[in-house]
Amino acid sequence: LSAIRSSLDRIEKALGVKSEPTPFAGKSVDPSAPTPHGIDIVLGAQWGDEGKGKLVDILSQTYDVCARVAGGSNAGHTIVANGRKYKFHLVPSGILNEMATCIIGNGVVVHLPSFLEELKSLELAGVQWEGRIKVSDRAHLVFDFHQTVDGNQETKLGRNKIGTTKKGIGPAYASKISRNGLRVGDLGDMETFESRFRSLAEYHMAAFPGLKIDIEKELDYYRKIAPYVQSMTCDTIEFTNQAYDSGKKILVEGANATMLDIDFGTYPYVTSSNPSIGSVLTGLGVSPRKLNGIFGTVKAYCTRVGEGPFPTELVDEPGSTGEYLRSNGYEFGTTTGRARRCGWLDIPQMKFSSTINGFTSLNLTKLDVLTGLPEILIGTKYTYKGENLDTMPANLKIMTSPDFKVEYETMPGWTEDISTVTKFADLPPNAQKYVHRVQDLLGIPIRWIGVGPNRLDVVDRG
Ligand code: 2SA
Ligand code: GDP
Ligand code: MG
Repeated sequence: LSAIRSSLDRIEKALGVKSEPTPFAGKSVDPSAPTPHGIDIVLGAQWGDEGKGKLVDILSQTYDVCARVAGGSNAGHTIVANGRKYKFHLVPSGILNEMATCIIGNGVVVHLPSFLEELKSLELAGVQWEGRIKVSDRAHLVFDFHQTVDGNQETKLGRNKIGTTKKGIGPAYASKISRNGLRVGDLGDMETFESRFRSLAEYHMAAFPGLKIDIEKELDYYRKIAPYVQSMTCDTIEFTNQAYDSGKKILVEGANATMLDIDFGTYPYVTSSNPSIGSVLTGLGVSPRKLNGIFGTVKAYCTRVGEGPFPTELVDEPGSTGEYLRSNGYEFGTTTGRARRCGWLDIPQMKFSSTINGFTSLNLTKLDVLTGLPEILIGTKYTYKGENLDTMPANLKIMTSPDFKVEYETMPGWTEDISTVTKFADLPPNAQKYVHRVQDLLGIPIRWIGVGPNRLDVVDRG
């Protein structure tokens, strides 16, 4: 090699040129080359239930892979298509595209009894899913006792409760972070599974006096389902990256939303995962270089289910605007059936959310729900003690203080039915004005506009 190098040096000297070392010589992929295609992501920009599932369903018709990367069966995604309503909790909404493979990524926490129930109900609905679902061997398990602990903790908190879905999400992520959790892949080695399950169950019974776990019954159940679950389990990191490298189109379905993020949300009134952009990397195992479109989903107003601050919340007495939004938008939890709190669109909150996620375009949903309101308000500014606030305060005491105020802009409403509109130009002028104003305030293009719950009820400006 040194002989070749020295003759090369001589030739270069004679020619008066100097070649630069090739940094990626010998590698089949040049990492500095532009990515030929990228992973697209649908994220919740507010407090959840913005209609992420519907957009994922629409988009996934043209994707090869659809992945969930965070959360668990707390999520609820409703799709109205083929004349029926589907509700997804753990299964990615892309399952309705018969060509797509669906991934439950390593960042998801999986309650297997709920997952298997969901698969059964899909079967009853005539959805052919076999061979199209891959569960990460690294995804952590949610056990029934995690759900019991979740419920007990809420009861203990009383007036200060978080308002969780009681699906065991917080306790399961706590086990993961405490490094004593069990993962889906552990079902491949039942001996180790059993001993680790016993330790985990005993740990919980000691930590939560009064909690009873029938260890033998649980182990029987897991022994029984292990081979079946194993048949769907794989290294989804390898699968996803290989799919990407072979040119497959990948779509990520965000669950929950940025303001429920354990780091960025209104802590402690949040979920226990990172439903914002970071979870795509940590919950799927892909490089940020592979990401492309980041589609923020935002309701044309705002809702929140569970406790915690909600700056633009409307009172929801009978006859109020809050009540109007709830009944018109059918704002009830997809998982728990709880009534959602309703309020106006909140621009400072949305700016915070887009700073974190870097939305490339927006999906503005449920514009039809605003039809009939004489006036529509948009929260444009936060002030505290008369001073402008530049961002969402981390301190909840500020946000709930009487000195914290939201300033609003008022837009004129419209009365025309927009549920059959498919072109932007056919929306009533005041509806167009509203969309333009939101777009201007946020500085992000609004690509999709939802005008009804059905798969077809969308204006695509792309
Ligand atoms: P958890 O159960 O520990 O994740 O609850 C913590 C907080 O996160 C909120 N959260 C949600 N917010 C909106 N939608 C969710 N999914 C369901 C839906 C909710 C339902 O699609 O409607 O059916 O009630 C969801 N999941 C969790 C939760 O309300 C707490 O504030
Ligand atoms: P996700 O968690 O973000 O997927 O949202 P959910 O499914 O929990 O809640 C959104 C609800 O709004 C569902 O019942 C959808 O069917 C419905 N929906 C979605 N987009 C629209 C829309 O543009 N108009 C109306 N009226 N309903 C919509
Ligand atoms: Mg939902």
